Amino acid sequence: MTLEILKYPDPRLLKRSVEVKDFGPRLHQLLDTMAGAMYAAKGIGLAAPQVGVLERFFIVDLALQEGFPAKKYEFVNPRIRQKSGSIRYEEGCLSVPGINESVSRAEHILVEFFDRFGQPQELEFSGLLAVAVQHENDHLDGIVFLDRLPSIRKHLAKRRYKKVNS
Ligand code: QAP
Ligand code: CO
Repeated sequence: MTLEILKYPDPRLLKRSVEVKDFGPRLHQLLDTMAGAMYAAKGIGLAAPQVGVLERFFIVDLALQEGFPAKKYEFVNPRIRQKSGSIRYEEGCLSVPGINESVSRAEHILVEFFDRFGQPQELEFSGLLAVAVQHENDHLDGIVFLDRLPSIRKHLAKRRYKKVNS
């Protein structure tokens, strides 16, 4: 199974994804193959809709960021239960290549989710991990980071994206 990473504005990136119902081998294989695709593309997060699977799961691993340990997190049917504080981070996206923009998000979050075996989990994240989880969770709702920018910057960034990718 080889996965292609969809590029904005592919319509599949703009849809709301559905909940995972089956925590079987198909999910496990998708999670493993997505990790391979993410590391190959030098990414730190990848959501299922970015590979054309419109279901609510994603992976995050900050290994490629200087100063962060390699640790792969898998989130299935996540829900961000609490948000606090504010942090700005220069974000990019494997589906929006060549564009980096500073986005404001919550600095601390509490996330409920299921692991790949369907067991419920709850974790708190701060800083870059919190940013990554919010960025990937947005993909499950058809939202890309450009949509989180104030409207003038959003329009400028989208125009520049079309230019650099044409
Ligand atoms: C999402 O982003 C994210 O433009 C993951 O040429 C972003 O992996 C989480 C990438 C910021 C937290 C903070 C982007 C690679 C990778 C590019 C990515 C590119 C090559 C982006
Ligand atoms: Co992204």
